[in-house]
Amino acid sequence: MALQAAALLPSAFSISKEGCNLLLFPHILGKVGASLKDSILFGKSFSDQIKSDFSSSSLKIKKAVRAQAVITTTPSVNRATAEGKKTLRKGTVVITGASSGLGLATAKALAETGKWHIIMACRDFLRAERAAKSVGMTKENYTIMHLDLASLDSVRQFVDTFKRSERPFDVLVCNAAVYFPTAKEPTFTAEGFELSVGTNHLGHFLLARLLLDDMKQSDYPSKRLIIVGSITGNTNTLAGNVPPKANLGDLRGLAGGLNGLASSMIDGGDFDGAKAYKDSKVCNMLTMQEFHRRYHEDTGITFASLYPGCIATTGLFREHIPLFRLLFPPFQKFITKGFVSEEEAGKRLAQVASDPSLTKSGVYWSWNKDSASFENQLSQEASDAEKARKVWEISEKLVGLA
Ligand code: NDP
Ligand code: PMR
Repeated sequence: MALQAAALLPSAFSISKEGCNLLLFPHILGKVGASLKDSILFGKSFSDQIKSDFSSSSLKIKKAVRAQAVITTTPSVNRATAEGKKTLRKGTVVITGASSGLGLATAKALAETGKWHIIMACRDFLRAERAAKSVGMTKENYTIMHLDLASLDSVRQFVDTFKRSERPFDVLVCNAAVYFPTAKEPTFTAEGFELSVGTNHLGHFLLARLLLDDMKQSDYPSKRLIIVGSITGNTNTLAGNVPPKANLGDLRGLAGGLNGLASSMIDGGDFDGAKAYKDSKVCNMLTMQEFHRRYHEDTGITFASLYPGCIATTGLFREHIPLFRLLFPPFQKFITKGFVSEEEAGKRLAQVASDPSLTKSGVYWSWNKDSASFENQLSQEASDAEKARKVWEISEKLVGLA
């Protein structure tokens, strides 16, 4: 599945608002095409080449925008003060995968405002507790609740426990994800779905659907459901054209249950871990838009997605080969200039979750070189309304909602 450099370059120049104002020399793409072997880029055959490419290419930078949560607060419920002004209780935000990387940085950024109580929805309690402590979060600002997105029973259990807690529920951030770029064979969730789509998409789909009513009932001024997307799921970008490219095809694999009997891939093809991740991100972005179409007008909930930048240091790449993990951060810092720190990315996601200026629904946010957030364009597939409807309908059958 070679990258077609000639076909790719014009699109890279014309579209890429978020990733690169680029001067990525064509020869790199040619070489990338020739030597990229499916998902295991930077692997053995590719490593020598990328080292030499590092020194001979450049891209211009995109910088971050500062995130600010500016909602005022007092504990407990919304109420009128003596002056007659309305003050707000702390918002409650559930963040999945808050035990590391982007989720942790977002939890920290929101906790620091003092205006949010963060429910860290994590599969490993101890890891989450250590993570919260490591970034200086204080007890009164967070609660850890167990959630394993790779088990629909666990998702349901989480929702039951949350409902029983009788906390208000204002914002859900679907952030957790897994990525298996070097896997030769698929692995599966408790219910037998391929693990990356099962976790990143189906687990979050069920969670968001089950929590929607609680969010509807919230009296918080800005209720939001944020689903983290990515540039690599968008084939209208250079990054999205690095093979294997996202492609949901006619959804026959998804309809077949992703259980590996017919296929473990959404498009019904052979297993490819990197593609499965990118496909899952397309599902995330389609799901956000379908939520918007179905519920925004009636509920006032803001549904949004984002590409937070390339946070090349996170645990997302833990399954990648060591050489990739070594070279990826400098590649993103110095070559693509798409790199952002975990802290900066956390501020971006915190902004999308809480900033009063980002209440628009149905939007995919990115950040430009002037440090400003902007509504970015999704690829054709990631904005295909008909596909979004089908993904929704098949997904609700798979998770037992229909
Ligand atoms: P990390 O690996 O650091 O964080 C992923 C989190 O998801 C971890 O906290 C992990 O928990 C959690 N998680 C994984 N599986 C499950 C599960 N079954 N149940 C519950 N939680 C689970 O990666 P990032 O911070 O980079 O990724 C966060 C989001 O950002 C993802 O949606 C990713 O797609 C997106 N993203 C990342 C980019 C990047 O460059 N890194 C770029 C664009 C988007 P544990 O700590 O237990 O492993
Ligand atoms: Mg990519 C031109 C800009 C750009 C950006 C912004 C990213 C982001 N990447 C870019 C370009 C390239 N990448 C090029 C030219 C190559 C070939 C050398 C390349 C390769 C590459 C690999 C092998 N990139 C990767 C990988 C991964 O394994 C990462 C991935 O796809 O994870 C799913 C990845 C990423 N590049 C990004 C971003 C944000 C990622 C990772 C995470 C994600 O999308 O969630």
